[in-house]
Amino acid sequence: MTEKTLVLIKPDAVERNLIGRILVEYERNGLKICDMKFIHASTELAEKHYAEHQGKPFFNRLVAYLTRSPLVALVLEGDNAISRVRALNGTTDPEMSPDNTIRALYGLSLSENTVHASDSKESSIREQSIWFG
Ligand code: 3AN
Repeated sequence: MTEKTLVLIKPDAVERNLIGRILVEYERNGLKICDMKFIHASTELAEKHYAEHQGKPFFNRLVAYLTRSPLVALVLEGDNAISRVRALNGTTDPEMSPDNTIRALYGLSLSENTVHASDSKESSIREQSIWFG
């Protein structure tokens, strides 16, 4: 089933010149980039994106991190794109992430874990609308 998923290449990755290396991982796995932009997210945008974490102890840190410098937002399309991109990204904690996943290769910490991808069809639709209108 062809799906679309929303991905962020987050500030820690852009700061370390990792955009190209991360895009290569998606493209060589057959995922198609169908929309993409470079954006310095506002606090309002970041709070919308992380709305489900509002009230958690790490919420403010998360918003500060996502807004501290530019990021790349993209929409990827492909067969079962949502679960495939989550698998390529790896687990939330880079230290626990399977070998060769993007977070194992490049993630710095639980907070600065380099990439985001939608976790369901509903969040994919919601997040595409947040980032691409
Ligand atoms: P994922 O991005 O793997 O789907 P979520 O949705 O559970 O993970 O969490 C969203 C973001 O919140 C994560 N990318 C991570 O940066 C941050 N996060 C999650 N849990 C923690 C935590 N316990 N401490 C600090 N940051 C966290």
